This record gives sequence, structure tokens and C-alpha cells, in this order.
Amino acid sequence: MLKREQISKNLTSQEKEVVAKLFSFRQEHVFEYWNTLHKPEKTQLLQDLSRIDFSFFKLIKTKKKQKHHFSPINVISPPKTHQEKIDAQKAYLTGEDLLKKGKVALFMVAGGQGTRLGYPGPKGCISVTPVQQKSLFQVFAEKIKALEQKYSISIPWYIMTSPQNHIATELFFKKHHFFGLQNVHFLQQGIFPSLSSEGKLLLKDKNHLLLNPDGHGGALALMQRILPELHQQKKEFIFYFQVDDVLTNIADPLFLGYHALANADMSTKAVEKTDPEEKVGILGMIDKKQGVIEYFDLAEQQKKMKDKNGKLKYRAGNIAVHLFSIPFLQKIKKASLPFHLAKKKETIFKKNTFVQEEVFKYERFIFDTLPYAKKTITLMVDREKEFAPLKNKEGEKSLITVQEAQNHLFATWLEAKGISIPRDAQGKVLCSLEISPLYALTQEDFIKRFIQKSLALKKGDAWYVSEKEK
Ligand code: UD2
Repeated sequence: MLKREQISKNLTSQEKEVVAKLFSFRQEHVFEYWNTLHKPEKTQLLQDLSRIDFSFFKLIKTKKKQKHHFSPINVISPPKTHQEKIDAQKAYLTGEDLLKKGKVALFMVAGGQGTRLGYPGPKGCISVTPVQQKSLFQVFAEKIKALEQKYSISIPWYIMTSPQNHIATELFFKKHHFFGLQNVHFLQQGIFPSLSSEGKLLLKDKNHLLLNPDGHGGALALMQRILPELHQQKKEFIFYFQVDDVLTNIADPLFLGYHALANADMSTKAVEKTDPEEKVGILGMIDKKQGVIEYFDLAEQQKKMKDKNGKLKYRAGNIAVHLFSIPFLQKIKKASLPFHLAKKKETIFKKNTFVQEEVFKYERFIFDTLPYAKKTITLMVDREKEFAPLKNKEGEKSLITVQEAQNHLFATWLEAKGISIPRDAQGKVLCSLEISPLYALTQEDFIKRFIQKSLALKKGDAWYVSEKEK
């Protein structure tokens, strides 16, 4: 193994500092191939190493897994009583008013690696709509454009990418002329090094470290970084969502209104979990503080537990749609989110060859911000209207189910207009339906605008209504 002085020869003082750090943290094995590297390769390796925040090694020191006490969280359910309906109406109008006044910015996390989907590029580029094959990015862009038109505002849309997909994401937007939007911004999330079971840094090849994105929790630092510009624009709220759910009700006025009227710091949308095995986190109380209980943290018996109405006791499924109040983000500037550890098989470079090994990846999760919130609301929404994430290549939460969910939603809009839709015995829609967000963002908008009385849809038809349609 080379000595520190040998490696540091001919390096800049900054690079020498990086080398010194590696030695002091006993990670100098990453220089194993130093003498075989050309100058640009050495620079590349040093660049990777300089991206590590070395406090990481102190912070990850494994805490003993504690036993936590869980209990269900209070939620706002769809209104039933007269008073609840009045409250909902008030919330909706408050939310609309805040939108009109331009108080909201959007933040979308799209840095994930999409490993389960096996898609090589950014998930947002995948074509998902049933008729026009629009990409997730395009659908969101059109929803945002529709909101901008509806409320006569310009809404800043921040998109979190990762080093792995930043360039491809930007190129996709440029290629599509930002889908006609003027206020789109890309922010790259941070990285953490992947480690061996002995806590050692790993090489992807001779001159690259094995790094992974820092998890959707990386969004917290980025949102805090943009606070000065949001402050300048007099924004008060950030609406946070994930790239994988085509049905996301972006900047939903109802959610916004409930959040604002409650003076909440951070809020979350949830859908009812009916299958105890569904892999969604649960909004709940963890040791008397609100948070998300990951499905693997609930004991088998807790997962299946029912309440007095026969519903799952832990049923507030997290759909990862949040609202953040800007003063709250300001207040928790020093907050440090915990690390979550995942073991994954990766190809690494070891002993002069590539091998497959299980490695440790560290991530942070945005919902770990919840315990810092003094006031929070959890809004239960209708799964069929708002939650159809794309996660897997096949089976549940795959492209097929995502398209079925869109067909179903648009079918209900048409049915509300008295149009009959071909369905099978289980209620599955037997044709492909798509309504441009620029034609109607919601069922209410659709009902107002769609005046065509007769529409005969048959099994296998593909029907689309664009913004230009009357
Ligand atoms: C997440 C939640 C789960 C539930 C579900 C809803 C966790 C651990 N679980 O499940 O409780 O709410 O979502 O859909 O979060 N991302 C980044 N950078 C990263 C990692 C992820 O931007 O470093 C983005 C990713 O692009 C995606 C989102 O975060 O939009 C969620 O990531 P995921 O699909 O890995 O989360 P999942 O399915 O484990």
C-alpha cells in the first residue's frame, strides 16, 4: 500500500487535504490502484472522494434498534356531516385563494434509481397515459400549466434529480421545450458512499467510488437551500410530491386549505390501506410523535389488527404527498434526519476484477421530518382519484395497473355525465380513455366543460379529449 506522501505528490493543496482525510478515516485502501491510473483518472477519483461529507462516518455509527410504541394517527376523512361539508368548502376556498395569491411552490422528487422497474433512464420519461402515451413528466407539466391558467399565476416547479439522472432529466425537458412551462428548476440531491459490511468505502471501478443518492430525505436540505428565493417571491408553502404517481392532485386546494387553516407545519395525504400486505408506510404515532411507520416495522399481528369498525387499525397509507410551511422549514434548519440502511447486491471492483457483492446503502427519508412538526394534518383521500404509483415491472403498481387506474378515473368522469362505459363483470374498464389535464383538471371541471351528449364507446376503443376540444 502506498504512503500518504507518495499519493500526495504533485497534487494541489485541496487534493492533499482529501487524501489526508482518507488516511485519518482509515479508508486509504481506495488508492490501491493509484499507480496504475493516468492523471485524469486520478483527478476523477479525487473528485468522487471530495464529494464525501466525512461527518457521515460519525453519524452512521449504528444505534441499537429500539423498540417503538405505535398508535394510529387522527385523520381528516372525506366530509359526511353537514358541519364537515362546510369545513371542507371553507378549506377548498382558502386553498384556492392561496393559489391565486401565488403562495405555493412545487417540489417533486425524481432522483430515484427505479431499480424495481428495470428502466435505464429517469422514471419521469416513461410513457404512462393510456391513449397518447404521454410521459409522467408531460402529465405533471400539463397539470401545472392548467393550474397556471386557472389561477393566472406562474408556479415554480423544482425537480430533484440525482447525479445518476440529472443530465438525462434536463435533456428530456429541453427536448420537449419544457412542455411550455417557464418556471422549471432542477436541483441535484446529495450522495452517500455505499459501504462494505466492514464499513469500508467501495470502488465501482479503479477510479470511481460506489456512491448512491442520499434518499428522498435529501429534499429537505434542497428545500432549505431555496428558502431565500422563495422568501423573495413571498411564497408560504411547498407542495411536495413524487415522480411516480400520475394521479397526483398537484397543489390540491382542499389539502392546502386544511393545512393553512390548521396553521400546520407539515402535512401528509393518505389513502386507506385495506390489504395488510400492501407495501406502503403508515402515518401513525411513533412514541407519541407523528411519523411514518414503514410496513416492515409493523409486526405481523399489528399489520392485521382491526378497529371497532372492522377496518385495519393501521390504515393511513402514506402516499408521500406533503405540504411544508416555509417558516417551519426555516425553523428546523439544524435538523438532522436519521439514516436508513438497505443491503443491496452491486457490482464492485475488488482485487483487480469486478465482483457482485452485498453492499450497505444509507438513505434519508423525507417523512422523518414529521416528528419535528408541532402541528400536522393527515388528509385521507380517495385512492382511485389520487394514487396509482409506478413502482414495478410487473404485477401490482406496474404500467398496466397505472393505465387501468387512469381508464377507471376518466370512466367515472364520463359516467358522471351519463355516458356509458364498457366494463367487465369486475368493473374493469374495457376501453382506453384519456382526458388532457389542459381540458379538465378535475371531475368538476370536466362536467362543466364537456357538453357532448352522445358518445358511444365500445370495448377496445381508444378515446382522448385534448385541450382544443370544445
Ligand atoms: C415510498 C415510501 C412508502 C410509500 C410510497 C408511496 C419509503 C421508504 N417508502 O415507497 O412509505 O409512501 O413511497 O409511493 O420512502 N427518490 C429520490 N431520491 C432518492 C430515492 C428516492 O428522489 O434517493 C424518489 C423517487 O424518485 C420516487 C420517491 O422518491 O419518486 C419514492 O421512492 P421509492 O419509489 O424508492 O419509494 P418506495 O416505493 O420504497
